[in-house]
Amino acid sequence: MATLAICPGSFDPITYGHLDIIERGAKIFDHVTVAVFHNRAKSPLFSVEERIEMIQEVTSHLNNVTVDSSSGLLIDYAEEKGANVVLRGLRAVSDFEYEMQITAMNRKLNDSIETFFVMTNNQYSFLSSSIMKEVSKYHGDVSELVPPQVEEALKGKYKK
Ligand code: COD
Repeated sequence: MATLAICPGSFDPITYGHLDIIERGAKIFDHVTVAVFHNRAKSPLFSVEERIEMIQEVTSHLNNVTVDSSSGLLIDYAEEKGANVVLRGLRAVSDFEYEMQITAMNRKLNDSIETFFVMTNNQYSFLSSSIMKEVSKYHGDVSELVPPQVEEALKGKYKK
């Protein structure tokens, strides 16, 4: 059976940490759909369309990865797409509680879709979109944290 993994997130914007998880998932699963979702705890800097375009650009070297968005429940989306797996990244122990809550709730809603966790590369274990945006807002160097297209887009948002 072909495996379809949904890699959900806010991706506001995509960082090298996200990309690391997507690349690792693309080696394991037949197909990975990166899906931009709304996280009710976050106010996005980039529109859904801008986020999708950036993800498409930086994953264009991966021929089994596509990008999509949804405004509904993650588990409904995964079921509708016929996905077997939800792919998430783990940076540190601090991610665990949040991820465990989401996974337990999703499992309660649909027990046939497994959540699969991938440990990030050590060099990105400290990296989050929020901290990176803060650095960028004050014109700090984020070139080692995000792909060049994303760095340009951030400069556009945080013009001096
Ligand atoms: N290294 C490795 N992984 C990373 C890194 C990094 N540096 N940074 C982020 N990640 C991982 C995250 O752990 C996550 O797995 C993925 O990349 C995406 O991260 P974010 O921060 O962009 O995404 P989140 O955590 O905001 O996504 C939350 C969802 C949007 C998935 C969630 O809110 C959701 O499912 N929303 C839809 C509505 C729903 O179904 N809600 C009920 C859930 S119980």
